[in-house]
Amino acid sequence: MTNRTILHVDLDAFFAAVEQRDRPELRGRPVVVGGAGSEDARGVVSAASYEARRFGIHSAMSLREAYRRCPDAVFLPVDGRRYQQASRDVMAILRRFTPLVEPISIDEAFLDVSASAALFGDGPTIARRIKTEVREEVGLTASVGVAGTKLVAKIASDLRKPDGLVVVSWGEEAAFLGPLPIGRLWGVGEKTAAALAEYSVRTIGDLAALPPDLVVRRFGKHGASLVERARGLDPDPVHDGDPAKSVGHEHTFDVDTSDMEVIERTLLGMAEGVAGRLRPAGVRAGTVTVKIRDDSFRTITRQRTLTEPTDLTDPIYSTALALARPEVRGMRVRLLGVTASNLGEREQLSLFDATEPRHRRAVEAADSLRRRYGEGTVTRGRLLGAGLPAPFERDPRNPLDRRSRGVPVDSDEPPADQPGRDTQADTEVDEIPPDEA
Ligand code: TTP
Ligand code: MG
Ligand code: MG
Repeated sequence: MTNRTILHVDLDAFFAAVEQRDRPELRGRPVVVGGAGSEDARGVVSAASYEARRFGIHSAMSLREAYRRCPDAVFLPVDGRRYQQASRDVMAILRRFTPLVEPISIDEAFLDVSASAALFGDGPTIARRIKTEVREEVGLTASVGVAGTKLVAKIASDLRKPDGLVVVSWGEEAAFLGPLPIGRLWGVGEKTAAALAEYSVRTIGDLAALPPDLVVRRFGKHGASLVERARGLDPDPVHDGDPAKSVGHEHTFDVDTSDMEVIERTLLGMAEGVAGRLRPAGVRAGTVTVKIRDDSFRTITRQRTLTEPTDLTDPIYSTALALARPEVRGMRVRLLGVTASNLGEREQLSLFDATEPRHRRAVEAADSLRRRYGEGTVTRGRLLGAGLPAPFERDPRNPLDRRSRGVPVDSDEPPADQPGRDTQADTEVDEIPPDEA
């Protein structure tokens, strides 16, 4: 394989930085963005400015705890619209340097700039230009990692935050990773780290030095890829944005769970997130898939075709639940995912519109509130205080989420239950998600 040059760009304290940009009096002060602001006792921290982090405040901490740690901090509600706009502005800058841009969340993306050198310079040069243009044009600072693989670039961008630039030369990957704590390796969550500690693995280098056989014996097939990653190898290319074929959300539990109430609530939250992305895009999904991973990393997916395509939470949720329920019995669930696929344009006019217009109007009204005031403004009673992570992010990589608003409003009847066909045989995958670092 030829050497590639990959950048990972991640904005610093993103939501908080947008607030500080727009209100200069907040610069240099501890700023905490989360929930509905200071009155929201049950919310969690979405973002903390670096000034606030000195008090030990970080994302996913309860707002109550953040307040306890720094009562003088400025607490602000999430204003999703402005963050979405800033995200789009930054992604547009990244696309100046290569079409190979893969956004992986609202504030970060991979770029493959291997073919951009003649036009724009080498990796570090492009990284510096990106940082300058983001600062001057969007008013935010970004940290950038430059390396030959996505894995190493992502770890590098995180290493000197905020406003960092870390370059790892070809061939230096293993030496760069070696001294870092094992938890920084993509795919190593708390559990894997604890299991590796039994083998005295504390750093990525310790893992790289283990005989692969031993790791495979203990961790199964993905043990081999763990060792490869510890050595800096990661064959995954940068994917640019194909037209969306599906929308999905996944959630990894902090602690594996077999609590049916928690499982149902999580599925409901994800169904809501998925439906909330289908509607503004003006499409409906014909197929619902659930993904379930247990505590031994066995992953199964179950899929069902709906009798009628939908963009509403209820049928997505009830289908996901019907698929998941028999599978999770007695299982310690590590990860759940809900995906809607088989997407089609919403028909402009349905003959049966009149059946349940009130429900759709309520849904559309909630959507418009969310658009105006940010995700999480309107939440089902059941999800409140459920300890779920902050509102599901849209994925700017997914072209669905970029589609315009103002789609003609039509109406449909939310089918209470969806008897459907199960269309896909079980798949069993042995893998570690790249989302656990
Ligand atoms: P991150 O890039 O993980 O964090 P950050 O940009 O705030 O800080 P830094 O990268 O400098 O460490 O997440 C980007 C945004 O996503 C963050 O500003 C707010 C949102 N977010 C949440 O809403 N909840 C979360 O738990 C996390 C981690 C992020
Ligand atoms: Mg960030
Ligand atoms: Mg990020």
